[in-house]
Amino acid sequence: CVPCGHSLYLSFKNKTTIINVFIFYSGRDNACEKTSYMFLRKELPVRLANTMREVNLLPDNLLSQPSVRLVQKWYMQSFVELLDYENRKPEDPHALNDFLELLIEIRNRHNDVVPTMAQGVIEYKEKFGFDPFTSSNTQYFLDRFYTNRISFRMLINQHTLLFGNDTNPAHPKHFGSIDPNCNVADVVRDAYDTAKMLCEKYYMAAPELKIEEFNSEAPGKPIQAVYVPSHLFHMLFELFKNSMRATVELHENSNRGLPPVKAKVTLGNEDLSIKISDRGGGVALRKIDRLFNYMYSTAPTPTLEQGAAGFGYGLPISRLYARYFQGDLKLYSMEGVGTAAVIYLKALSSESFERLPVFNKSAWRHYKTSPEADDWSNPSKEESLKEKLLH
Ligand code: W6P
Repeated sequence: CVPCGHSLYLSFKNKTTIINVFIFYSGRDNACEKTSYMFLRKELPVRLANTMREVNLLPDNLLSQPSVRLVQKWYMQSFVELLDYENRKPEDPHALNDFLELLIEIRNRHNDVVPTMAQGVIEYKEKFGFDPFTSSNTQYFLDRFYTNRISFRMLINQHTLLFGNDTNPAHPKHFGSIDPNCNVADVVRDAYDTAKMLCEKYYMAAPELKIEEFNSEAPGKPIQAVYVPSHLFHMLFELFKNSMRATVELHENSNRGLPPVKAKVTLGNEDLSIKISDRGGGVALRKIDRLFNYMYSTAPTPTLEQGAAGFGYGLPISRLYARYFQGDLKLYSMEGVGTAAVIYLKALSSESFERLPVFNKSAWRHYKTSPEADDWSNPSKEESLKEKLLH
């Protein structure tokens, strides 16, 4: 297929184009819309094609699950529909509007990709059980697949917000979904308030929030970022739900009240960091990786907690949001006491370009090489040193 051949080239070459599309499309100017149209009609099919090639590398047992097939069908359909615009000139009186409507249609078609893929993983687990090889393949694949999806929706949203009728009158200073002066503490409070309502509904109680700011660049001034507030909200909401659940469940029957959840927002030269810490009893180091594991954390039957606060796909996807603009999300837990989660963002918008999966030989190898023998000792699999010395 044509777009595949250009995909890597485009993903690299268009880094600046993408940032320009994000940042400098200030108005609903027709010239801008044409440029965006010319960019997207190529870039969107390329990103779809890259993902579809990678889906095909999944283990057959996973690929053949009905839910995975359904998702594959959505991708093909959107790909074909986008290719219709390959030769339609932006001057064609209907091209721009038809394209805009198509983008909205595609966005809706792909709304349920995350739960549907999760269903596919459940179907696989029911038939074949949990094995480390498929788990690590799935982890690698879904991280790349969902990053691609985040980027795809980001591009669609920018175009429809800037050139469609759904411009948000509540935020006249936003560029599409980007707030060039995003007040981080405001989003922290907003995410806390939303999580608090949910927590009170399920537990009849919720911990307080204590928030601190350290602006080392401009002491005393509020910390701002060029960022997508909805992404930041998504991550913080997820962290607050986890912290609140741990706090309430540990202290429910104590008469000393709930220890607050603390938020600390800091700005340095390079990093803008947000720490959310709780006194919810913590998680053993051995279990931390599981919180980010897709295959491990998909329960066959969605539990009540999964809706409320559970360790579903919320954490791994939140980490992808952070990484998408060159940041990260890490958990630091001290078992018996509590957990701190830190979101790292780039302080400078010039550093927050997209982090995209590339499809190359090294990616291909990830799917095709079988697990090798562990190169560290494993006491459960071999005689212990003590036994060896005794014999
Ligand atoms: C916990 C477990 C967890 C995960 C993510 C964020 C905060 C917390 N707290 O106990």
